[in-house]
Amino acid sequence: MPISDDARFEFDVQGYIHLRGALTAGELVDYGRWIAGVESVDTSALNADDAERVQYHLNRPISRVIDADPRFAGFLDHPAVEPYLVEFLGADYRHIDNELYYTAPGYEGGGWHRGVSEHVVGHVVGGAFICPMVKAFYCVTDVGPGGGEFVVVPGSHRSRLPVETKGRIDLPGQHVFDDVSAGDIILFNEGLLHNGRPNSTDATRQTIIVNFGRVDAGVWSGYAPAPATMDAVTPRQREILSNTTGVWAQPDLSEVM
Ligand SMILES: O=C(O)CCC(=O)C(=O)O
Repeated sequence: MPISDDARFEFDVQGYIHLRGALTAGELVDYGRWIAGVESVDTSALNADDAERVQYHLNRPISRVIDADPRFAGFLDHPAVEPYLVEFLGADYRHIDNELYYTAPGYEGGGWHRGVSEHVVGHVVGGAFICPMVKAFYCVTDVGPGGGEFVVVPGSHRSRLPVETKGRIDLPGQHVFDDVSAGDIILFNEGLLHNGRPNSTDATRQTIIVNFGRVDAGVWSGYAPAPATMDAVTPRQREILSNTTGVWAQPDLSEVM
């Protein structure tokens, strides 16, 4: 089922879309169980076959969560998300990296960044999206003001002017996701300036993060799936996990400028 013209317009203009109530209460119960099962996994043991790769991992609390528990591969082609990824990346989209990501009480905030460069056309050419990288946040906890919120600058995927980001919590034009309910999904173009804000509450924000690219996208260093994971997942998930390009590199989009 293709996404609506309204959704295409919204993602093009803003660079993100907030899908409210996209996960059912039953799913959240299941995901809570899976999370409890992986959050204390020994990450050294998980990466014992390649100890070098942990240098690329956040492990807050666990990177390569799909390898820790292949049930998390369901977030590669979740029915609430797949039609959007097909639209923004193509039907043959690929996995780049994946995390179970916690923003704990006391977190001081990250640094503003982008996963890919902004682009004057906003990664739309001839009416079609050509986004090199789109991230999905499966939000499994409520997030209110001060709760370590995710924040983006809408439209910055096509910005033409520099802005000082160093040491700044707030940027002009930002959108703070401070009205998130468990079960919401946020999809965003990684060309957006984005960040995580300080957490002054006593609750941990929990997000399952999966990063995606086009068919020629490589995995982020250290995120190639384990052979056992490839055996455990569905054929569609295996396809999404099968990168033919080695490691992620930013594509050259100069010809569409
Ligand atoms: O959700 C957050 O707090 C920040 C995450 C982030 O910056 C990212 O996934 O690139």
